[in-house]
Amino acid sequence: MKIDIRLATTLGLTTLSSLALSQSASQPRPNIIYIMSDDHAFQAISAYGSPISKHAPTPNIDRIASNGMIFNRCLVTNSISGPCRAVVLTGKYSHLNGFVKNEGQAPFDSGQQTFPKLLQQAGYATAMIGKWHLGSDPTGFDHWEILPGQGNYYNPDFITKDGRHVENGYVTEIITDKSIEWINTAKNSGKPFMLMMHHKAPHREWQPGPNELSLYKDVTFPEPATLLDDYSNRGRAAKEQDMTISRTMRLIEDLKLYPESATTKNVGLNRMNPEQMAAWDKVYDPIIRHFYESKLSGNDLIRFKYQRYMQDYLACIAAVDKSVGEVLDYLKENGLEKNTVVIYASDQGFYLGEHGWFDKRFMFEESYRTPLLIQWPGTVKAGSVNNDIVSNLDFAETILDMAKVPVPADMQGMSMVPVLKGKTPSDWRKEHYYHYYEYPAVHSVKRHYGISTERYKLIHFYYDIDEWELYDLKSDPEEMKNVYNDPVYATIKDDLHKRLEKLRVKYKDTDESLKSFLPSK
Ligand SMILES: [Ca+2]
Repeated sequence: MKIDIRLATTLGLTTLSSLALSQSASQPRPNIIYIMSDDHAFQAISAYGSPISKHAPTPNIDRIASNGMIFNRCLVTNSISGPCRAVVLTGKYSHLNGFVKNEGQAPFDSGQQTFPKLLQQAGYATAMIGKWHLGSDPTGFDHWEILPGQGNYYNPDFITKDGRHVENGYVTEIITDKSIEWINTAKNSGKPFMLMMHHKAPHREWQPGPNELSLYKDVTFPEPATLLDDYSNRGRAAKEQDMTISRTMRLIEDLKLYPESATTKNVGLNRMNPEQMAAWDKVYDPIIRHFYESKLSGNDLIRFKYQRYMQDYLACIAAVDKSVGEVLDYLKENGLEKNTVVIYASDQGFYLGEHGWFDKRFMFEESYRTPLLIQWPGTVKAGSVNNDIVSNLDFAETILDMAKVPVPADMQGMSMVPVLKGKTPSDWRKEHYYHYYEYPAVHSVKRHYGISTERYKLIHFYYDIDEWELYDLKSDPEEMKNVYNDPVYATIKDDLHKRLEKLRVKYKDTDESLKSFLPSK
């Protein structure tokens, strides 16, 4: 709204300031598109510059970094799908939002306060499309269309208010089309909009789409230095997990290496139609033949499995990257780019062979960190890089603040809006609290909580174990050596113990709370 100076002079100063106020209040609130993939490691985004991503670039996700800000240390509070999603929605730690793990868990209490509900109440058009994974139906959305549980890659089922139906095609492309279709309607609603667009990809079992089937089949990816980790210098937790490429990753279901003689060729791929199956076989049959002829064993087999894993995982990501490009193009072509915030994140990080692992759960960097890139033209300086400790705990507050909606006092994160403006407050967090609960369970990662600072990490593994681990990320960025009992670190250890206890009090995650989530033995 432009103020007519002559009119303003006539009306007088008081009215002028109220006009200025109403002008500021009537600045359009930004549209917000929150794109979240599932298990997308930062190592697999080329804007983060890892060796793997040089062979499998993500030019469209990288566009968000060039247009806005890339975060080098966005940490999750509990590295597993459903709990991360619940933290994002509520801005509260798992023990307070009640959704602490994926398995053996009551559905998410959808009656509680979430940021989409608050946005909806504040006049935003809201939608949730894609992977939800919280057991209960979404609330706070004008429109929602979700995958059941983990969802399927090919011809997936979707659940809406009206029930369950099949959609033909590849899940990443379907979610993209549905999202753009919704934005196309929402942009004419007279309201600002907020979309949560949640990809299933690149979750296990990593089935590439029809357009990416052969993309990386002949590419050899660089191996992480710790692929053949023997877990020496660490405690039982690293030794007793069940998420190794060597032992846990399955040849048939995970790597799709069906023996030619197998009558179970369709196991895991049984949603494909004959045409999709034929296209798949054309690419995978020669790989399968070659594998069984090679008779690999030992470290050669681990190395082969790692390559197959990367080829499929990164091909799934290529479709996600294309999807991000389509959304960005759509915004540009429809004049929405300037007033739309685009956030790209994963639900958590993931191991791409580091420590010989796949999967997540541990408070070690690869799964503790999640990629985060945000563009907000006019507010976030293009090409900026942030090294502050931010968290998925902050997402709800940040999005509310972007939308100028008051942040409820019981949310536990911090609005990143000042950080996005390049003005990190002096009292921004210097340490981050983590708590993982899903044990005993698949992958056997023991329960643990801990504190991380910029340089150090103190972790307590508990339940059927009582072990402390301390890592110095500066001297040991790959977290290969627990220095908890090294006298050199005695003072640092004491300091971290004190700070950890303070954080547990601050976030209301005391021993009492911890015990309430223990399984009955
Ligand atoms: Ca996940």
